[in-house]
Amino acid sequence: MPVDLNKLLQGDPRAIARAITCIENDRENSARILKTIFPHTGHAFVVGVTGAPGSGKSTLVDRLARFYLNGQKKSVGIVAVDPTSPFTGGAILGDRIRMQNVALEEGIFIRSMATRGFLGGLSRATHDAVSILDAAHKEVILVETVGVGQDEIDVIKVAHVNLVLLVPGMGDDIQAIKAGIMEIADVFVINKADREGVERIEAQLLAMLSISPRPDGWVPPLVRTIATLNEGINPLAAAIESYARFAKDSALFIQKRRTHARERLLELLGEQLVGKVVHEHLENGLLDQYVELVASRQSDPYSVVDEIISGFCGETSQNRKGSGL
Ligand SMILES: Nc1nc2c(ncn2[C@@H]2O[C@H](COP(=O)(O)OP(=O)(O)OP(=O)(O)O)[C@@H](O)[C@H]2O)c(=O)[nH]1
Ligand SMILES: [Mg+2]
Repeated sequence: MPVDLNKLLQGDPRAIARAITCIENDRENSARILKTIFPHTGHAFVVGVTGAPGSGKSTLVDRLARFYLNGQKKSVGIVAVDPTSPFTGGAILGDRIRMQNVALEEGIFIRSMATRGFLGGLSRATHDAVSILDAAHKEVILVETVGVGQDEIDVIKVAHVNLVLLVPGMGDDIQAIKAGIMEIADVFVINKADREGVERIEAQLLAMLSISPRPDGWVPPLVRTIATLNEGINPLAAAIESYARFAKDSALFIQKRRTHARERLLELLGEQLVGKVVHEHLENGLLDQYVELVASRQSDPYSVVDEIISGFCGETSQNRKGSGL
């Protein structure tokens, strides 16, 4: 199904849905779409929401979405990176029941993405989905992801501000939270603050923060919320805003975005180069022959890779000569 780029740029939900399906499945067309929309991106404010399964991310995202939509009259996009849902491909609205009430309101677009099955990885697909929502004039984009692994950490690098949700009663489990997740927290949200143990978890967090302060000098605020009751959303929005203001002038933040740009560029380059080598140089069963050499221990993988690369590079330099470079 072709993507109508004009409609996409006007924010048409069906065009957005088709474009996201395309970036999930179709490498060639997605490159074309992303190149075309690039000049229309870079305006959205992206908020990452991460936390353990069941910590209340979707409920909180729903509340924040309403805050921005109704309170600030901003259009909102939501990308829910959902490790539990199967690969669905093309739902127009997110299938998360708790979010469906916001999904139907004017101005909010929700997309649920499975964590498997994307060409070029989850983080690439999520970054590109955010770009599409950005081009479609979503002013605030909320990205929900379970903070369990490196994939998820890579996903939320797309965000300008990252919220990490914790819930009281995690007790000593706070030690077990991935160090990487702690590092990315710009604001800590103590959700389910209606439960026992809020002071305890706050004390543990403060102790952790005092032992390892951030290199940029930002002290992540702790905000209590009860997402189910819509409590604490205004202070949370204020904390998000204050970090965004801080980051705007922070040299380290600019450096961080440069590092992410480098990572994305190298990732894309790696993906495209491997694709090119496999499709252009290892066709007609040649890859299988090399696999057999390694599997049967006739050769080691390092020598095989050397041979593949030297063959490919030889060809490339001949092409270059041919093209006069
Ligand atoms: N008591 C209480 N329950 C809450 C609060 N926020 C969310 N919940 C409940 O916690 C459960 C999980 O909420 P979700 O919003 O689905 O949590 P999640 O982090 O998105 O879950 P996954 O996407 O499955 O990882 C639901 O039953 C919510 O109603 C809160 O502030 N207090
Ligand atoms: Mg959820």
